Amino acid sequence: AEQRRDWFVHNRFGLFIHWGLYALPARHEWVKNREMLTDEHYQRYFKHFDPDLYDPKEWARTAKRAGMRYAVLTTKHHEGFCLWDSQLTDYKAPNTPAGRDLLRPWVEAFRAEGLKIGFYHSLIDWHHPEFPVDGLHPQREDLAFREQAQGRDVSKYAEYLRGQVRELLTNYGTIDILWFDFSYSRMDWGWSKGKGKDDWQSEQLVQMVHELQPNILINNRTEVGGDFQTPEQVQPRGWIQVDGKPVTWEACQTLNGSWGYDRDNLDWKSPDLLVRMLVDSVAKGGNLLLNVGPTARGEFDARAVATLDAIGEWMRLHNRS
Ligand code: FUL
Repeated sequence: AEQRRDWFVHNRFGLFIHWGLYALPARHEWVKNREMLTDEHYQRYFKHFDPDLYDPKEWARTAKRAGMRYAVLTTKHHEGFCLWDSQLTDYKAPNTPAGRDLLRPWVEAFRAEGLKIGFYHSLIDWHHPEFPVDGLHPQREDLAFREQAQGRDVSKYAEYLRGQVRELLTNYGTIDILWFDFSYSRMDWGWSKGKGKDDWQSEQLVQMVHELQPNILINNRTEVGGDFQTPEQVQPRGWIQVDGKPVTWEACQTLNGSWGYDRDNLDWKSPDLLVRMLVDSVAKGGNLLLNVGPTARGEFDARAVATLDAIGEWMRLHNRS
């Protein structure tokens, strides 16, 4: 296991990308939950998703310039929308005005720049008809909807989840990281408490992942172990330890508090702060996965590019390899 993780610990700095339909409202990737949007309302984003400026080669070059050595993209976030051409749902990029699989060119572009490839994949799904209407579901306060949803069978969802992960790990070559999310056990999520690994059959899921991609690294959010810890929007006080032993970890951080594109948010971290976060992570034995939320048209916001370029400048000044 140690050897499998060598490249990861060596590479240290990665790009996280949160890209989905939530880029259109451009407020937050949890917009469907926060504003309790119905599927019907949300459909407008699906209908208008047209990333005419999408150029993953440009994204990959930007990441490379910043000194990043791996990248993790949201194949599906909590909203349930799939960037790839899944055979198991119609809720996917090829059926929007985008009209194609957006994942394949991304994988190819980042691989071509020599970056390792990671897939983020949401364990929860606010679109799937068999996913329980729990305390985080956008329709949690709609009593009629809840009533109707009572017969939902989460084991059917778990099967769908495995089927989709199988597609992702079969059709895109070697994948280096699988970044699962969400994890209810991180805090007390009201009436979602107790949900999680048994609902989506984490053991089986992880076993399948290892069969399909023996060298892949899996994060810890399946709640059945994992290759690295994932402190989120927080810098740990020291090297993270489990049972008194230092473990592999990766802090993930946003540029402005949101993971999805948040156009009017002015709370951008300075390049100086971000460099210090990177140094802080590395000094404590960890990695930093820094996020960009591309726009609905498929670009990195100019403010994100400026920030990444400033980090790259620091990298060049201090590069000793
Ligand atoms: C969280 C998610 O709920 C956020 O939207 C984001 O994806 C972050 C990295 O993980 O648990």
